[in-house]
Amino acid sequence: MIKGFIFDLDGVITDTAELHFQAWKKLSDDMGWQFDREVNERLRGVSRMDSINIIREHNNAEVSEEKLLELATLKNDIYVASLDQMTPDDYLPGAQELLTLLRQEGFLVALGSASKNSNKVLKQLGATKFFDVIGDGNSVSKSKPAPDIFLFGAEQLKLKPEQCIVYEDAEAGVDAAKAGGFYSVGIGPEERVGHADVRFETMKEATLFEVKSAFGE
Ligand code: B16
Ligand code: MG
Repeated sequence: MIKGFIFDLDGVITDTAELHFQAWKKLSDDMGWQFDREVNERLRGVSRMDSINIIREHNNAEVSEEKLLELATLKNDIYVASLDQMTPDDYLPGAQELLTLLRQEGFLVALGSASKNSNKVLKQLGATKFFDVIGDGNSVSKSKPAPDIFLFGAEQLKLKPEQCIVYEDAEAGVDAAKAGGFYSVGIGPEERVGHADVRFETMKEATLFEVKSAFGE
């Protein structure tokens, strides 16, 4: 019996990917590094430090750990400043409706995001009220594809993984949900999230009705 839902943030509730892209692009331009949308795709759902390492490796750049941390902080400052533009109009289509319905129907709801800026994003959207538990990049040390962030959410909700559905848009996120024994809903193309238990192209199609039917509820 499904009692809870755990949502990834970027790519599921809202699309912060564009703002992350702009911030990484600014940092890369300043460093004289190559960075484009193809490389940005590889950062989906990946933690900040893993992201900067992907960009560094792509550029064959030698950078000390200390400098790398400094650059990641610079990027984060740019990104956080850009979040001020975000408003309640910036939900991905269908996300706000689904969260509202889950509240009305009495489901327990957690966030399971890699982002250390989740609280600010939820605040900008006016979405904090939809969540019983906020699991973010500060909640666990092992990032996706490790299941830790979703296990944290389920534990806080006092539910077992098999009582929860995880919504994810990243390959590593679906891997994490499966590794933890959760039901998984993939949002996006077959080549990225085709390994989820059920997949929808966008959040608009991933309604409570469709998802409950898919899991025989
Ligand atoms: P921050 P998600 C992820 O969010 C983003 O998809 C990824 O691009 C970003 O690097 C990561 O959060 C960390 O974000 O720098 O704000 O801590 O999809 O897990 O909600
Ligand atoms: Mg995501």
